[in-house]
Amino acid sequence: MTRIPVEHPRYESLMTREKIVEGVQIGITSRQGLIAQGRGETFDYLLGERTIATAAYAERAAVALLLLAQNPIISVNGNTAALVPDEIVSLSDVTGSQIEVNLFHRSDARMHKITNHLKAHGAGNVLGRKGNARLDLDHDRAIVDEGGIYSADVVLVPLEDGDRCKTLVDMGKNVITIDLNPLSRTSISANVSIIDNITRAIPNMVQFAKDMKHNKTEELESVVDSYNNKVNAKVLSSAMYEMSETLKNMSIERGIEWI
Ligand code: PTJ
Repeated sequence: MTRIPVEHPRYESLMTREKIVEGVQIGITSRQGLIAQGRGETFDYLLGERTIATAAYAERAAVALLLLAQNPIISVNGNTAALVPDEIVSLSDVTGSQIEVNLFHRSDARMHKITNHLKAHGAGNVLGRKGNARLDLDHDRAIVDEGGIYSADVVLVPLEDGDRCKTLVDMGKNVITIDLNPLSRTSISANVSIIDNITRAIPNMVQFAKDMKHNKTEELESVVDSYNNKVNAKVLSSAMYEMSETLKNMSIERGIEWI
């Protein structure tokens, strides 16, 4: 891993890049994952590389959903495994969610390596390799475990592909996504859309889960009830508003007239 000085102004962003590159080197992240990360970085730059208030609100509602679920599942791909393996294991432990590996660029070798990587970071049982059920999709993300994503009532799908998100929603599941692009099909079709970098979103969710795990069922239900489709639409538009404000402020700071 390239050594990045802590005082570098883009330290966090560069360290995240290093983790994705390392993920590719050890065979857990796809090469396409590098491009996906670059796209995410652009949106994060526009967002000011911070968790905006409405993203934190969505993260809290997402945690309430996971805590209330009968069979909650956290879906993990190659980027998620490289960026936040410890935090995914913590979130799974605190919310009682199972972890399932589900890949767009699926191969037995990557399924195996990601499973072992998560176990090395403390995960117990990791689902996904059975692949004994299918979603109604024509790519490999359709391959799921019957006792996992297929029968889940709540699914967290970070850095998702829009088709699968919509299919899971159409199956009647509550779908939570983490995607920095507020206009992606994923963000638009999910029940709870978290517009935040996964490197901030998952640690925030672990903290919310620790704070809320002893809350009464009615308290959690009221958090979920107050977060509905209308609120989710506002979460998307507020992320776009914050991005346009960042652009405006940066333009003005750099002496470019904002017209
Ligand atoms: O490991 P695999 O084979 O399942 O493949 C995973 C990737 C991510 C390569 C695959 O799902 C893919 O191609 O995804 P997309 O269609 O590029 O979508 C990824 C979305 O995640 C984009 O909207 C990015 O803006 C967003 N994104 C990228 N990095 C981050 C992110 N969102 C949050 N945090 C990030 N760090």
